[in-house]
Amino acid sequence: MKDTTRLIIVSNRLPVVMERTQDAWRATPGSGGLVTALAPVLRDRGGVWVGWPGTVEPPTARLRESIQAAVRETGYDLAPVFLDRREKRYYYGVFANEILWPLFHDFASRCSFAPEAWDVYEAVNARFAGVTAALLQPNDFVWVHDYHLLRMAWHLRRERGGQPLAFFLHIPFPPVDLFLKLPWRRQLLEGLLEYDLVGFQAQRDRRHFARCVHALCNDRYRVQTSGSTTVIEDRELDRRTFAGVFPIGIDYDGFVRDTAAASVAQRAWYLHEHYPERQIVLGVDRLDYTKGIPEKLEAYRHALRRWPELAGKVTLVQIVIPSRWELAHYEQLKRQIERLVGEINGEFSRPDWVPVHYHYRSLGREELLAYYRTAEILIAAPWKDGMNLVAKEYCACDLEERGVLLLSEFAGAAAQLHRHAILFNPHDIVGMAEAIRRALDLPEPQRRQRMRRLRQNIHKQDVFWWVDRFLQAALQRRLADFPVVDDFYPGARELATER
Ligand code: GDG
Repeated sequence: MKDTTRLIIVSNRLPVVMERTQDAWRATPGSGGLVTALAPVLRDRGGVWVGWPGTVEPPTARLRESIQAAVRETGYDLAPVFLDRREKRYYYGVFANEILWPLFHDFASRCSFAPEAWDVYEAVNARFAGVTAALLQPNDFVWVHDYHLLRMAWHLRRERGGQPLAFFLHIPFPPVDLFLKLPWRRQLLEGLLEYDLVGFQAQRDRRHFARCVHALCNDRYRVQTSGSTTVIEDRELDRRTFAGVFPIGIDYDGFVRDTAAASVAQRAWYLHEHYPERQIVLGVDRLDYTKGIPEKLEAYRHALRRWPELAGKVTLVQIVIPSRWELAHYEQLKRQIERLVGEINGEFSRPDWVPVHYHYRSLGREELLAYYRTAEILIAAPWKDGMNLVAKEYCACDLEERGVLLLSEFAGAAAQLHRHAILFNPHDIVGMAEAIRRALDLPEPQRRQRMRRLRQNIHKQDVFWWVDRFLQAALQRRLADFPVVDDFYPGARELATER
């Protein structure tokens, strides 16, 4: 990226959440994959972050001042986009989280295609475009994130024609037969085609996108793929959109540094002291039906039933981070998880052993790192996931290189890590139980070898690599600047593990 280029990040949420205390506003740092990945980058480079501050209260002068005060903490500028209660409900609650989120994760039956949500989604995307247009300078580079803002470029183009605009989708892109169900399928694709670059997490997503454009917009757009990159030509306007694959990374060095701190080591030791001779299998997931938490518990139960000798030798620590709990599906999921944990502990507990330790809360960073550092195995079992940063963070924090990564074939991370993680199909309870058993029995030399390779890979393609590659591709738009990424189909795992 040229030194004169200012980076404008646009995402649904600002990296701080504004909360009202009795007589003042308080800014707390946001959580989730996007903030974890981008906050260090903006802090390093400087720039502006445009997003919703997390409150539906009217934008009083006091609230605006408190947001500006938070700039001192973040180290870069913040430009708030305010939403009212109704907008939050329809744009965020319904269109983003009850239409796009389930459909893009292959849960079409959970979609509620409420017609009124579309108008609000459009209006809010237009407002994001307006706030961004107002602060743009000629050398700015606008980088929009995620499924909440698929239509933003369409509006921004009408205010600021030629500005370079790029987009990254953090979640998967659905196959064409699912995408076709969307009542607004053509508008959403045309919105995306207003960006100069559209980035995806994995080849699977880029491929689905290219097929959707070909199937739905063939009259106007020509689709051509070369390696990991697709170029879509707009015949009417003589313009091109590039679609490339940029698997998101983590701040590897930051995780290693923080995990090496004495305070984390002490916490990790303390956690282990409580489980002598026991392997800890760790799960860290947001409360979400895409993360496969009930199936993970079922697989663990299956393993305990099938191999009674595991009693007392393994503990599953499942951390569930509260998320979107106000939506009905999430409340049901929470009850389902808690019932399963109760059943498993009821069936197997002994005076000296409880098989599942379940936490339903957010953890402080130090506590999270201590769990990562100490657990012998991490299991991430999503039915579908854009990437899954937890899997990468666990490897970075395994300083002793003795852990095992157990990973769903349907996480974007599997395309990158399949050679040295143990993969499983999260729909196959027996197969998942066998994968757990295999991980528990894996001899130390193999653990070390696999973990070293995983860590090398994650270190090399860290979040700074991700940003550099994305910006380089966006600004140069030469095929040579796009990463070439492995294509990966889940069935390939049998071959991969033999290598
Ligand atoms: C979306 C896509 C994609 C979690 N609990 C705590 C905590 N976290 C942090 C983790 C990690 C992040 O939140 C979760 O990231 P994931 O990637 O696992 O999942 P999503 O939130 O669904 O993220 C996903 C990602 O965007 C990035 O592109 O990988 O596929 O769905 O960073 O560390 N952090 C702290 N306490 C917690 O309790 N401090």
